[in-house]
Amino acid sequence: MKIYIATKNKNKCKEFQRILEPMGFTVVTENDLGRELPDVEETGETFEENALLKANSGLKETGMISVADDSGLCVDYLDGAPGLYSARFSGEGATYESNNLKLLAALKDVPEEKRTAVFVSCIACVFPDGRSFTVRGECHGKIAAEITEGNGFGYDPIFISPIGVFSALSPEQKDSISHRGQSLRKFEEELKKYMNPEDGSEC
Ligand code: ITT
Repeated sequence: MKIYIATKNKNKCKEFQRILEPMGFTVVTENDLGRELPDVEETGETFEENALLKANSGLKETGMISVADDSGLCVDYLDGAPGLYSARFSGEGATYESNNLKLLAALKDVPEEKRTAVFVSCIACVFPDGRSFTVRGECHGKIAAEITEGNGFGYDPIFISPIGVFSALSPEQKDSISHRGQSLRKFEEELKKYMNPEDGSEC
């Protein structure tokens, strides 16, 4: 079964592919369409609302079952910031590096026990017949005092998960514990309810 992954983020695409392809899905990305889809304005007030906005835009553009993730890092000491604004935390033209440096600066001299944070991933799936569902995954951890170069993207170099800094983990290790690994596994379970067990088609 074909699924359109409605994201502009190539790293998220890879994480979706790593989990969805072994499940038997044919993952379609913007790259496969050979045309650029419009940017979606993330005007929702929750991760779920933004994920639905992105998935619905994907469905409108492609006509395929579409799935999208809205995610972010919520830091307790900063009352949940950057949260919904994680991608653009350091303003216009934000890069992963400028976001990480801004967050490290905001937590300068904050002791380890007060550096708690949670990564959130909400996945929305929408169907051409109007049905939809959302699932959420969370990974609790702490913000490091410095950057650890390595794998991954975004805030991975400064997020200490229960099994180590995300950027120091292999992709498989990250999937085993990350917010998106968890939301994707919930997504798999939920999606099965919408599929015909005999031939894997939509039902
Ligand atoms: P799309 O909206 O096109 O999917 P995006 O990168 O703009 O791509 P979001 O709006 O959901 O996605 O922003 C999420 C931001 O949160 C992302 O840019 C990263 O900075 C951060 N983030 C999300 N998941 C992450 C992860 O697994 N590791 C590190 N940072 C992550």
